[in-house]
Amino acid sequence: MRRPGATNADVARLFLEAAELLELAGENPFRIRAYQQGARTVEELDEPVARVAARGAKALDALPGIGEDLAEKIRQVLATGSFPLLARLRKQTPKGLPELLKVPGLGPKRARLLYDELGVRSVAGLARAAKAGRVRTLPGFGAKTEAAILAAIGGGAAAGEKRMLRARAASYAEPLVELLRAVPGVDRVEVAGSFRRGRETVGDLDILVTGRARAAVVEAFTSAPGVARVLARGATRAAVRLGSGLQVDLRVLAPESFGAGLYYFTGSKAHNVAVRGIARAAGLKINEYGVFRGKTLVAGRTEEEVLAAVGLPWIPPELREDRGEIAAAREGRLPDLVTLRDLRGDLQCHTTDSDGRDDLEAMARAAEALGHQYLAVTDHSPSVRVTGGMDAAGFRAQRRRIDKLNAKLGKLTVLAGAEVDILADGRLDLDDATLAGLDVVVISIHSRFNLPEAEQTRRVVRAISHPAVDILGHPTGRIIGRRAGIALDLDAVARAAGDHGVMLEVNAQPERLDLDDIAARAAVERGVRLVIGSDAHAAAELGFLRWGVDQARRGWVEKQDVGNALPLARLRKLLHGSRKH
Ligand code: DGT
Ligand code: CA
Ligand code: CA
Ligand code: ZN
Repeated sequence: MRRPGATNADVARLFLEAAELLELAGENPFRIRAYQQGARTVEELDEPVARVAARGAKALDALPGIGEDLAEKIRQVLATGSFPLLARLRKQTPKGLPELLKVPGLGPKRARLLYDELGVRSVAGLARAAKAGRVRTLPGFGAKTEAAILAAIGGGAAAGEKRMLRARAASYAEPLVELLRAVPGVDRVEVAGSFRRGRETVGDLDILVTGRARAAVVEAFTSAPGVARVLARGATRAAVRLGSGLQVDLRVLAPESFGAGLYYFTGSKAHNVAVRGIARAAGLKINEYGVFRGKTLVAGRTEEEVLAAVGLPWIPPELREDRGEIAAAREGRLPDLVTLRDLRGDLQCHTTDSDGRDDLEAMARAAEALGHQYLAVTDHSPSVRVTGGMDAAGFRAQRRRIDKLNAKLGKLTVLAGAEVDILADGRLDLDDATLAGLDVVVISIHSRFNLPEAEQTRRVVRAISHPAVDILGHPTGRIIGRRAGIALDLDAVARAAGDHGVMLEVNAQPERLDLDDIAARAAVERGVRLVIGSDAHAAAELGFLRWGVDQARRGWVEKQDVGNALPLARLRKLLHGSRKH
């Protein structure tokens, strides 16, 4: 029987599961990567994959990163809801092992080690092993890792609950918002909560609506495409679980308290508590319905009005974490946060010359369409072999192609760059002459993630001190929910970066967002310049910059702190070619 309704998200989820199980089985990295890329391609499609399949035998194969093999798997999912390989993998994977992957920071390799060496069969078992101090006895696990595992389990992972990447949640939030805005009689629809604050992951979505048509709103929401279960339903509120597992809460508010509701449900809780204290001291009460003096409503229609009533200017949601924003607001020194529109170009991306999916010209055209003034192409150096890194001759040949392309392009300038691997001892993976010939040199770590902090820091600082280096890419190497960052003294790294005129990246890939908000803020406070790089591996990913901008905003980052907010002529003065040492 044909099962209708396998969505793009379903296909992506099954492919990701297959990739995880293949990784647990110690399979070939190329094969694993193929499923990860396939998942991403399907998730990023702007039409249902079922519709592509319906166009005929070859239509699926024509998608980027989808070969004959994955095309067949997609057809099987559309027809049966799964595919035989996945069923086989699930069967052959030892019970309890996939559960360990739910622990943030535990990747397949480490999960396997815990399973094989310590006999850990469940999250509860892992907690016992960690508490008994057995985890630290494994190679690559220190006391610090053990503590991190315990903290992660305590943080809700034991319940099997995983937070969703904000970028992924956006792909569910945005269509829902559109659908609700289209309901006749609806005035405003906003996503509040951690999503609005720009957190890298969200526990659930909180959608607020105002307008006349309450019943119609609740009805449209609970019957929206993608809703798997209605968890609660009332006259002015509802909650659903989507097929992707994401929970969405809806509240319909009266217009006179929309601002108060938006403010309250945006949070964070810690911020709200602090502001409530300020209100109380002024003899006011603040809640989701408004600001009250006694029983009299004194403000509620807009956030500005609500904050003004307690003597504060409007505070950008990204800052509302009770990290000093209230004092800054009161003293009139809130930062003027960087925006996506401030960015003039992008300083990290990959092409088919290494592990990108689109070629040089396609990447350039896409960057041009975004209105960028420049795009640095930064393919991998040779030692990152899994990704098909390029050698020195390859970079020279690419430079000639870039020069030719620049002669044809209109407003955009392509900068010849590289993402050069930092070797185990802190040397770089390309020779000095090749590095000197590049416009932009990004350096980053792709191996030996487990060195002790002192050694890792020495390695990174040594790499930063090479005179050809411009940018330290994804400085901690963390992958959200999968791999903790390397042990690194970020203070020492920021100091070295400042000394050598090296910029630190806020990598905008949704699962990296590295530096994170707190580290970005610390770096900027030290006077270090940041860049926000998409690290795009396909033309569509150039748009990832927005996630990097949101992370930077959470780190109090202003336009003047960001290298790629500069026009090209001024940026060039910061790059190694014209920098003095
Ligand atoms: P999440 O969903 O875990 O990513 O984080 P949030 O911040 O979206 O939290 P959520 O969905 O539980 O609640 C949304 C907002 O509602 C939260 O940021 C602040 C507000 N809120 C929820 N419960 C309370 C509470 O008990 N007290 C106060 N003051 N605010 C609350
Ligand atoms: Ca939430
Ligand atoms: Ca919620
Ligand atoms: Zn990289």
